[in-house]
Amino acid sequence: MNSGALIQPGDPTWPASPATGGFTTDRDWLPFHAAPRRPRFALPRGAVDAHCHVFGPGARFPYAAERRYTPCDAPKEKLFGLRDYLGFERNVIVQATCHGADNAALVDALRAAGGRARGVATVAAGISDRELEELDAAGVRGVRFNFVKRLVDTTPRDVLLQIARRVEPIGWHVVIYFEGAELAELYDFFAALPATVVVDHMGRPDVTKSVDGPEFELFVKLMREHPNIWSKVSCPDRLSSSGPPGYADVVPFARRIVEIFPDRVLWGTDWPHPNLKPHMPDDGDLVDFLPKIATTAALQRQLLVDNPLRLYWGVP
Ligand code: 0GY
Repeated sequence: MNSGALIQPGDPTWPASPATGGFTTDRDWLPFHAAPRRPRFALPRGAVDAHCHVFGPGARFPYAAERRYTPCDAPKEKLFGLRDYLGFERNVIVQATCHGADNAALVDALRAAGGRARGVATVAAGISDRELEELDAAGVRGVRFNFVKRLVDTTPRDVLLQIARRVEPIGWHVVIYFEGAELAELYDFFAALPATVVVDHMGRPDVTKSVDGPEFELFVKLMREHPNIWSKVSCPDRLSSSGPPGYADVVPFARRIVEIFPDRVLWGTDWPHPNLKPHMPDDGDLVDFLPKIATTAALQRQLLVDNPLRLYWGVP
């Protein structure tokens, strides 16, 4: 994709448009920020936005029949425009549930990125070796298992384990998404996963509870006892009760994880921020959250450059 095809904040076509292709965006859907500001924090060279999505456009990449929400279109041209605007160099694009196990929009974005994006796909148990090879060639490096009940139907654990065993030999990892309150019940299953495991958004802790309390302590224990488990310290906007622009109540949680496990953390914007209520974050505020949770240049480099390059681009 040449840079002329990118759409950045400030461009008249940047603001979100409703889903195309005969789909109707949910009435209460909050579109991504129409005019995010440039961050004050200068991202280190080579920084990776390691959690973001593409939605459609629906006319080209139809939303899945089994989806639980219909978003605004959020095409790759805008994702890559935002990447440059905020100062990132690369993206890790995570398949969103509104596209089910049809990874076509993800693969299209990966192929257009000229090596500057990697992907996390959703796959069904029956996927063939050939299809896995094609996804790998496009830049997919992981599969996502979603346990958030408002987003997906439950997939039996033996099926998930079967998928994890298929992808481990090709060097992929497993991304898991769950609510903090569910961790106790899921703990043994996560601990038994064979591959590298990446937890989305610190396992969605309840940040109104203590950072040293039993719920978050269980998450710290999971990471401490299992060196194959990583965490994204992303989505203060999803977790916060105190709210924007500082998301102060999330800082101790994310900072604790960054400081205990500096070589197993990742961060991403989560653009275009599906299902957020009641506010839509300014992506500039999200980037400015980073120096509060990674407080030295060395930690920032690990979080934003070294760790994602190692996991997704194989850079030692
Ligand atoms: C996120 C969070 C959410 C949605 C999805 O795949 C998805 O639909 O991940 C959510 O609603 O919490 O990480 O984007």
